[in-house]
Amino acid sequence: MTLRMNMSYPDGTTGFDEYSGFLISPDQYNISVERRIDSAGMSGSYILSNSGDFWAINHQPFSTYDRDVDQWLSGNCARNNGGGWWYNFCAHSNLNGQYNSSWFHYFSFQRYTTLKTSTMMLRLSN
Ligand SMILES: [Ca+2]
Repeated sequence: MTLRMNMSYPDGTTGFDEYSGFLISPDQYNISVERRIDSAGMSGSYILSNSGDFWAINHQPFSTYDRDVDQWLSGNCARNNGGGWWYNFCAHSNLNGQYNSSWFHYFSFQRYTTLKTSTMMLRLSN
């Protein structure tokens, strides 16, 4: 499947990030994407973990405030960052972050600028 994430800021700026090979594993709900296939307004990809970045989320399980399966041993990223998400040692992105808070951000877009909207969409691949 293809995963597309659309985002906007309060000033009306919009962007999107799109990945092929999206799937969620049935056990720990790990996110996987293969590669970025399109984007607009993005600078770098902090979803993919081939950079070796601690905060990249590819292949990580989905954590919630009451189900801590992130890589941060001494804390709970979902509780700390205000929303369930695929966390590594936390993340550069959180499209489930609390509205009107700095935790609602997508680092590849405009770093930690607080988003206004986000939409995640899936499409079956041909
Ligand atoms: Ca943890």
